[in-house]
Amino acid sequence: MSKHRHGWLVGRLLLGFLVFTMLLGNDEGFLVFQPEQLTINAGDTVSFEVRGLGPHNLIVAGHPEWSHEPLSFALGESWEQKFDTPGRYAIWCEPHRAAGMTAEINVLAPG
Ligand SMILES: [Cu+2]
Repeated sequence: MSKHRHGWLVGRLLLGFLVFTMLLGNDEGFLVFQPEQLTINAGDTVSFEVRGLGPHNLIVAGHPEWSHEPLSFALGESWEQKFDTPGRYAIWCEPHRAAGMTAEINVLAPG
């Protein structure tokens, strides 16, 4: 009985952190992040996926270690980044920043 309960708790802890997907470019060919506002909890991961015509990259304001500076040309290319520090982070695609390819990731403190 207690063994079963322990297994359930471990499962809950593992499920406590989620993976969200954010697209770079959309199916209609617009130079946007999708969604443009994403709220996650500290410890969650964002999977960034090149969807629309690139090249795209990802700059996270003030956090070069979370950024993905190499340009991604291939549709479907993706990478994951964990966000473990609460805050509101402006992000943008360097080649398309002037075209409005910007977004925000809001990382909530645990609780
Ligand atoms: Cu771009």
